[in-house]
Amino acid sequence: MATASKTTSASSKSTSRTRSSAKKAQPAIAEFDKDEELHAYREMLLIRRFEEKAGQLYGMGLIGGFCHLYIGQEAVVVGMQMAKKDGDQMITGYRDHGHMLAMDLDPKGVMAELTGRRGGLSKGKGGSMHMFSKEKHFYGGHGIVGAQVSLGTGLGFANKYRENGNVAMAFFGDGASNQGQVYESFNMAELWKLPVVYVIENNKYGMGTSVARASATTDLSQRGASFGIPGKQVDGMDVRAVKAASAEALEWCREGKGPFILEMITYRYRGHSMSDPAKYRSKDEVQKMRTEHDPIEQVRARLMDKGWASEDDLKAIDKDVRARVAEAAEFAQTDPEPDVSELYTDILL
Ligand SMILES: Cc1ncc(C[n+]2csc(CCOP(=O)(O)OP(=O)(O)O)c2C)c(N)n1
Ligand SMILES: [Mg+2]
Repeated sequence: MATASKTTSASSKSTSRTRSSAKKAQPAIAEFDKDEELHAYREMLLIRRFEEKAGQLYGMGLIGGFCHLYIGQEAVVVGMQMAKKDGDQMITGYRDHGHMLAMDLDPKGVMAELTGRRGGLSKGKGGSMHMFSKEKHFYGGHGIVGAQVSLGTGLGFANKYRENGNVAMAFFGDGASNQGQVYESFNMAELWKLPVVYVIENNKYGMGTSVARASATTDLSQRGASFGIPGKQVDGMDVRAVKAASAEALEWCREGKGPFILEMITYRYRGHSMSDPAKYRSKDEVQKMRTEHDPIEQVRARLMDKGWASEDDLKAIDKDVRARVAEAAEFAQTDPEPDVSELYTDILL
């Protein structure tokens, strides 16, 4: 007990220093080189095109249950993917297709899971919100808001226990950030110095409620302050800013200093789920984000400005990406449904 409180107070001194300097210092954006820009462009475009196709298949009645699209938020997972090391884990909520693609999961397996087919990542039995791949270090896919925060803390505990040098990245939303289990997790993670980056994807809404209407304090990066966890607000629409902040947070965790909070300021263009008429915000608000802050358009403009890619080069990338997505969609419609006997497998009794 005495040791624990000593460690905690020592850490809170050092972390509060880091926290204030992290908040004040707005470092110049770390520029990307040509390869990084092209990589970010391709990866974000894959997520965008995949999600557009998923939306179409949903509209055609081919996807049952819920389907939450990630369009607009692509820079968050791609920037983090560019900073992480092999072995680092990701865990998230139900808005999870982009995270899976960023973790290098086959688009065919993701799309076939959405349509409930045999070749889906959960054998067609999990659907949009429940997919996993231990091999690729992706731990779901969770429909219970906030559940992934405590589970992600457990991943961090396992990393520390096994001394494997890996970091768990637990993603959750602005809405989830008001949940009790989030703070129980923060406390334990800081007390035991667990390697967890908590990534709050603040897309401004939890279903139809804006963050300002639901949260007593809206600087979510400071939600770990009472535990001594450093936090940083990041422009989540700029993949370069995301990568730089992620690298810093991951390094902090890898050095054994405990958890780190990144609040990604982002925006979802589509409704909460496919069944959301989105009457709680104006079309102008969405349009302004799309035209002024779109994460993919930002990279595209830089590539063109710097002469690193021509219109034709970018069209060729888009064609390639569309072909991969079309192949996934074709597979998701032709692969057979699971055998009836699968009803009795993968069940906890
Ligand atoms: C424990 C629990 N409470 C409520 C819900 C219903 N619900 C699903 S999503 C959601 C909003 C969460 O918003 P946020 O955390 O901001 O994530 P976003 O959907 O914006 O990505 C709610 C309340 C749920 N699935 N689980
Ligand atoms: Mg939200």
